[in-house]
Amino acid sequence: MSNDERTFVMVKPDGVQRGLIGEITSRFEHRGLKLVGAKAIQLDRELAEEHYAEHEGKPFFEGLVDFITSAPVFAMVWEGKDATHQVRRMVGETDPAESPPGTIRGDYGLDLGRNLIHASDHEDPGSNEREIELFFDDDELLDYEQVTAEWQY
Ligand code: RTP
Ligand code: MG
Repeated sequence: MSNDERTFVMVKPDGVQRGLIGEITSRFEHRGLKLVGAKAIQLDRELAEEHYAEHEGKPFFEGLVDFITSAPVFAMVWEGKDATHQVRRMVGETDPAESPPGTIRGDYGLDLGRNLIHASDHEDPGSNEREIELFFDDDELLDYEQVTAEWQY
């Protein structure tokens, strides 16, 4: 478990439209994670289908691609100790109705199809690196010292 694990996070169209980019990103900042990449983009179907390829053929797949391409998203890369697992714990369960208060989905969502945020799956090893590569070029990612780190680790 390294202190510089990187994970991919995306505020979905509902989160952007509801003005929750700041609320969501500030949670990761306050937790002590380091932001190493960020951009607002609108996904085309090709990128959306590749990103959610594991769900191809499932009944919700087309609706999921429709939704995720329907408006801009805010894509980010966060770095820190055990980042992929820790971010997923902060995100909550897939269904916001099953996510405890204190999690992002549990605090801001009610509906499975409108769950505000995507984060790489710690139970799918390599998904973090695969997703970062899919959304970001190397020169869009930063490598810098965060002065608070010595107080955290
Ligand atoms: P995500 O990939 O978006 O971070 O969500 P997740 O890991 O928590 O959940 P996943 O199983 O990867 O599902 C991706 C998205 O598909 C929608 N979904 N709908 N039964 C259903 O109707 C159903 N199951 C999943 C959700 O919006 C979920 O975030
Ligand atoms: Mg997933």
